[in-house]
Amino acid sequence: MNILVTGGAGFIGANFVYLELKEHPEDRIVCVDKLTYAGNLETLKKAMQCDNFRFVKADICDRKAMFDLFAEENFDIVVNFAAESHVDRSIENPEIFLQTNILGTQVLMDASKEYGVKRYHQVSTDEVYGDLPLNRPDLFFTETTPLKTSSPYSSSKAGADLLVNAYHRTYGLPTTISRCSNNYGPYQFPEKLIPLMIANALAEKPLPVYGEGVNVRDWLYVEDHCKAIDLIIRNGKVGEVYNIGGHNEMKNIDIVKIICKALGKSEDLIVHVTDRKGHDMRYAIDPAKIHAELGWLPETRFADGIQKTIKWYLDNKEWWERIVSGEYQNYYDNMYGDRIKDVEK
Ligand code: NAD
Ligand code: TDX
Repeated sequence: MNILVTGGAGFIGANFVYLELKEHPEDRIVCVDKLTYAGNLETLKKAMQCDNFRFVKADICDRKAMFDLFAEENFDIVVNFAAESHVDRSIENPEIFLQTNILGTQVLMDASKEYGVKRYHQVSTDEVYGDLPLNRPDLFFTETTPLKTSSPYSSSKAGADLLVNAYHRTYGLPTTISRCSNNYGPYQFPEKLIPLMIANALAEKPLPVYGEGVNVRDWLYVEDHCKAIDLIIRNGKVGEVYNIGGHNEMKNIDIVKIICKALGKSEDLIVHVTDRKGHDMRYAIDPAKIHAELGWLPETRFADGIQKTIKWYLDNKEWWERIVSGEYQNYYDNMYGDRIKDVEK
């Protein structure tokens, strides 16, 4: 099979490329990535050595480039990871989120329709369901929970999901959607909670926890997410949505304390900073459907996954130190300078 993976130079897409190359060496993987600030070709260095892997630098919003590529490659499956993915950036500048996440999805589905792709898979997020209250631990997101978004990011992902369902119903495009909880693991860009805290703790820099740090996220090791997508694209039912999550809810502050402990750093580095606007309180996925229909279960326990992740960041310092020392530093100063100053007032 010939599989298009968009956004494969990013965190989850790259982990998916490596899983596919390992588990399905008979398939061919073509990766399209625009190489935004979040895309890193360095991450795909080993994949580039495989004969059944091709990298194409292109924007999924570029209709001509996508149609030309689909005409040339005759894809069987499309897996769309490409997106602007950081909530804080979407609050500062929503436009690019609407462009890439919604219009880019439309271009890919138009090309999939035109060239008879057998499966179009949309990688979505649990954030499309909004949030749950902290005092109702009995509540979980199921596939039928109404979409109710909080940030421009989650709204753009929900918009794309609605469009995917429309393409299935109106044009008969064979689609599936997966909605996963928070991922962690190798190659995650250090703007996200876990790698940011690891990088800052190692540099003995302040650890900026938004608000009280009591917000809850449901963490899943990235490889488990990739395995779920692999099952869905091969065995999942067309037209369906699958939630993916590991029943591993944790408060942000507890994650940061675990990282301090693992690195032998003082919790005095923790600084409570101005909260994120519209900050979702709790995400919690009910993964019963994917378990019952496809037999998926998470394999990595958080206690092991976080140690593996910390070890990866220690062993691959050159990968993230280059990011932290470059253009990303401007982002960091813009995003956190005022937040930290606000709480010092
Ligand atoms: P990421 O930001 O690390 O990677 C995104 C990749 O997409 C980058 O390589 C970037 O260069 C590429 N890209 C961005 N715009 C593009 C465009 N217009 N054309 C082509 N490529 C483009 O993101 P991630 O964390 O790996 O997330 C991947 C997908 O999974 C996203 O769709 C995201 O919404 C979803 N998701 C992420 C999480 C999570 O915890 N990170 C959880 C659930 C779902
Ligand atoms: O410096 C920080 N301090 C802090 O307290 C950062 C970066 C985050 N946080 C908090 C905000 C959230 O409650 O930690 C939590 C996790 O934040 P992020 O890593 O930004 O992830 P989140 O907003 O939960 O969204 C993630 O999960 C769903 C991904 O970024 C999305 O792409 C995915 O769809």
